[in-house]
Formats: sequence, C-alpha cells, structure tokens
Amino acid sequence: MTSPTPDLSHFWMPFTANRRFKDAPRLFESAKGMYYTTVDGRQVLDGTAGLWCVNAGHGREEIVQAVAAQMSKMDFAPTFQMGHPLAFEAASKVAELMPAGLDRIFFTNSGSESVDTALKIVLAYHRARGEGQRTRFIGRERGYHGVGFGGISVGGIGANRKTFSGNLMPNVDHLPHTLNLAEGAFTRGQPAWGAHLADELERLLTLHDASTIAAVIVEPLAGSTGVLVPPKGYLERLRELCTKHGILLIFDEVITGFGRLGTPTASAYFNVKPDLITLAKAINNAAIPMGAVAVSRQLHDTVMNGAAENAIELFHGYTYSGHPVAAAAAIATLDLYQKEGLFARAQSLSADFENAAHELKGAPHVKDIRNLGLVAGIELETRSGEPGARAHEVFVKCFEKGVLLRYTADILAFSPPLIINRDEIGRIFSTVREVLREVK
Ligand code: PXG
Repeated sequence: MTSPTPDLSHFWMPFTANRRFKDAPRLFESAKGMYYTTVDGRQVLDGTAGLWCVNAGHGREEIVQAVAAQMSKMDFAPTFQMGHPLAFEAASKVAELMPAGLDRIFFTNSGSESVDTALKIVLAYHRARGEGQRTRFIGRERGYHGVGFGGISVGGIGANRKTFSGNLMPNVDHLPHTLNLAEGAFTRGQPAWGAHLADELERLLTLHDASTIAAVIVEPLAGSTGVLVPPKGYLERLRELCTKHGILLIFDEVITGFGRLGTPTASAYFNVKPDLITLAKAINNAAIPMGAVAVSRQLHDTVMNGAAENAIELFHGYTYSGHPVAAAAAIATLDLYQKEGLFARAQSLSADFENAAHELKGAPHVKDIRNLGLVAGIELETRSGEPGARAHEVFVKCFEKGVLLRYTADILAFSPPLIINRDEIGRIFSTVREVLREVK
C-alpha cells in the first residue's frame, strides 16, 4: 500500500541537497531486521545500519519492549541534582565495555554533544591540576567530529567549516590525514605505510610548545570522510607522543564504538588506550537519541577533587543527559549485543565482508577499496568537473535496486548491521557491481 506523500516543504533536512531530494524523495516507512520498507512498499537492504548506528538491526523486540515499558513507567526525570536508577545502570553497562579504567560515563544526546563534552572535560581537567595554559586542541584533516562549534573546529572538513570560519574555536591545529592511494590503494585492512604521519604531532608541539596542548582528537578509523583506516603503528605512535608530553588523547568512537570492528571499541581492536572515548549511535541501537563520553577514572577524580566540597564539579550537562527512555534502550541494546554475541559475529564476518568488497577491484570507475571490520569504502574516479555526481548516481540506482549505501564525495561507504548474513553481504556488493557497469 502506498502512503500519501506528506508536504515536504517544512522539514529543512540535515546534510541534504534539499531541493534535489524534494524533487525526487526517497521515503522509508518501516524497518525490520536488515530491511527498510519504503512508502511505496519496496524492501531495501540496509547496507549502512541507518547512519552507522543500528548495529543490532531494526525493530528489535527487546529494545521496543524496554522503551515502551519505560515510557509508561516514567517518561522523564531530571538528572540535575536528582537521579533515577536507569541512568546509573546504563552507565555501568557502558563502562563494562570500555577499556579498563575508562569507566566514568557522561551522557549526552548525540555524537556532536559527546565531542564538545569531551573537549570541555579536557579543559576542566587541565585547570583542576593547575595546567590551565593547556588550551590548544589538535584534530586531523578529514576528521569528522560532529557539528558543534567545538566539533567543526577540531574537525578537518573544509565544507563544514567554511561558512562558520569566522567563529571557530581559536587555538586549534590539525594533523595531516593518513590516506595515500599512491602508497596503499586496495589495501586490505590497515595500510603498512603511514605510521610516520603521527610524528607530525612532534612538529606541531615544537611550533606551539607542548605545554599549551590540551588534547589530540582523532577517529581511530575515520568513517564519514570515506573510510580512512589507520596505518599500522600510527595510533600507537600518537599515544606514545601524547603520553610523553602530558597531552590527553581522545578517540572519537561515535562510529566504531559497539562492535563495528568486531570488538566493543576500536581502542580494544587496536590495543591503544585513549584517555577519553566519545560515543553515540549504536550505544542504544539509535532507538532514542543518546551519546556518551567515557572518561578515565583518573581524569574524573582530578576534576572531582579540584572542586570545593559540595560544589558542582563540572558546569556542563544536558536536560536529557541519561534520559530514562534512552537509558532503558541502552540497557536493552547492550544486553542484546551480549546475548547474541554480535561483536564476535561482526568479527567472524569481517573476512567475508573484506573479500566481497575487494572483489570489486577492476570494476568500472573503482579507484580504491578500503576496509576493516564491518566497514568498507569504495572510492570511485571522479567524473571530470562533477565531484560526487557519479557516487550519487550509484547511490540512487542501488536504492532503486533495493540496497542502501552511503556516499561522501565519490566514495561509497558500507557499514551494515552486525546481524547481516553472508548472502546479504554478497547481495550488497553484487548490486554495486551491477550499478557500476550501468553508470557512465
Ligand atoms: N563523531 C563521529 C566520528 C561521527 O561519525 C559524529 C561525531 C556526530 O554525531 P551526531 O550524532 O551528532 O551526528 C559523527 C556522526 C555518514 C554520517 O554518512 C556520519 C555521521 C553522521 C551522519 C552521517 O558517514 N557521523
């Protein structure tokens, strides 16, 4: 049955070519397991877990029940100078999945808020220990850290900064990104080339003086700017340099947290422990907006002890920090991940996923293929003078053939729910192959 198309004029859509979309809208109506259903009744295989977030698949009964039950029991309760048990329980469950010692959890409502929260916690920490001169942040080119002023300042995407450039945070510098097709096109997993790029941090430390640097923030695997897999040894080197110079290291794991690489965190995957981890998305299977920052106990305790007794230690928080319904969804989701062994499942599927993606080597327009865990990126040759046009066409044609993928510039990105099976993996990439033959 086809639903009537709603009036599309009022909703100003995020990160969307609004006018083009509204001329030819693509609307979903329902979702179950690996599939969306469109308003005209077509099934679309979800190759992106929504936006890298529905890791347990859609419409999971356990989460639906938990949300419904909590909604009728207590819709909302404040967490400013009040509390409710679920926020504490959810924090304990998140903490269990974090690297040892990163077990203090600040709740937010999105990845962007998690990033800005992490930056503020870092500044609070340095002040509390008498190093208030450490105010500078180091991000990375092609980094995506959401859309708050903090996040776009440390982020490295020109388009996200340009319009707002007059008012970005001061005292920010950037490392170079690590993608180099000349050295590592079609690498499976982590590239061998590029660890030395972490040494660029030394250069920035010399320039700015290490004692002014508060933190380095990177995505351990950069997702939204086109799947940039860290070179072997790169994150280890960043960690080493940060430790040496008393600089905090933030991993933005909004995409990699909760199983995307087959482990609870990318930190666990790479065996590199940051001081803070930003989270969101799959924390509660995206059922209700929620994010979090996992903070090392030492940082947390320093901020606590830096404030007078009975004083608020951190002047920061959101009305919905630890929202009871979001917390109920998180508890149900984290239980589900565990009960179904979904992180291990992602790990066991990753070789097949890698093979299926790399079979597209040699297909028309394909310039590079990159992958790790259940993430893959396929970079296409850009059509002369029309950046992004070819990937957009591939995206639309795949959608018409019943497969959802994402694209950024001319890079296709794949990040399916962790419940995907081998046939569905095959179908995603065979559809892309078919479409690549069709587009010019
Ligand atoms: N950090 C990272 C690493 C992200 O990937 C955010 C922060 C911001 O999260 P919120 O919840 O504020 O959007 C993100 C978000 C894409 C895509 O197509 C990626 C994101 C969001 C939307 C689309 O790759 N990542």
